[in-house]
Amino acid sequence: MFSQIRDCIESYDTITIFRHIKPDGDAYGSQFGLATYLKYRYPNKKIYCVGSNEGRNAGLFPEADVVSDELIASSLAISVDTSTKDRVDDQRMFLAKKTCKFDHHDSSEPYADHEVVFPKQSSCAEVIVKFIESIEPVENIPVQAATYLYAGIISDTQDFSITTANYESLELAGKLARTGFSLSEVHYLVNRQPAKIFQVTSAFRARMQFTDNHIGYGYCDKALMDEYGVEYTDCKDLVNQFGIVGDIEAWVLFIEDYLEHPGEFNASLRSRGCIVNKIASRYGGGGHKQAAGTKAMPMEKTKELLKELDAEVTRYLSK
Ligand SMILES: [Mn+2]
Repeated sequence: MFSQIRDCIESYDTITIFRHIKPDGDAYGSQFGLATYLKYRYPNKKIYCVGSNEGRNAGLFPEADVVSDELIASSLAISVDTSTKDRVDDQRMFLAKKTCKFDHHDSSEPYADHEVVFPKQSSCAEVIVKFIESIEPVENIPVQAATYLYAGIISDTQDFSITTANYESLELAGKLARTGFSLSEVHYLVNRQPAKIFQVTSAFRARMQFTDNHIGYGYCDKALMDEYGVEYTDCKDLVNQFGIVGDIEAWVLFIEDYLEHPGEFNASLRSRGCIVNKIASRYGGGGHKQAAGTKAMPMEKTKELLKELDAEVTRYLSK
């Protein structure tokens, strides 16, 4: 399963590693974790990390390398955490004669010559750790490589707190932690927020509504974002603020899509058990059973969606 990618890596002197657009901690952590490991294992190879967009947690990781088209064309190109071809940050990946992919998304579509996709893994960083394990004990790798990979795991699992996290996330993370980095330091670096994000979060929490029927919802409109000087991407994870509220079964963040559809809202739906992606699909969206989204709904539609969610939660709880 890993042997084809390993053979490719051994046969190329130059390797370029790509992440997805709007990178998150797992995209960065997988990319720099793999790169740092390969530099250690193959000190004579040239390893480059490619990517233009700066996303969340950018400050935790080094700057991307600047590489020429010719260099990419002569390299083995590997993507990490990137489910579809169009999401690869820097389409020059496909100048390379040989391409490989590590991923963990259910929705992963084939686009590389050799792929390892483990949809049960909660982060791509875990897939990389398993790849390393196929070569040598993870405890032996450089602490910097382990730190990046650990950051990837805790980013995608929200500190092992969401349903995708399982015993294997912890086991693999445990092996990484044996290299000796400070757990508290990495958790701080991954989760720290600028003060303005902390403040807009507090303001959003004050706006959150809870129904008698175990639903939480809240609107994050342009006015709120402007008040705190933050942008859409700073606020899209506000949906997670509901995750620790007791006595709700489902919750929705409505966030104004001011860049493309001013005055309309994108919705992020989450649940503890009831199925929300069917509702999302009725509004032109989709996603996973317990985590789904829709695009650009006028205010009246958001109310309709809440009514449908109410009915779904009632049905679910009466089972
Ligand atoms: Mn991921």
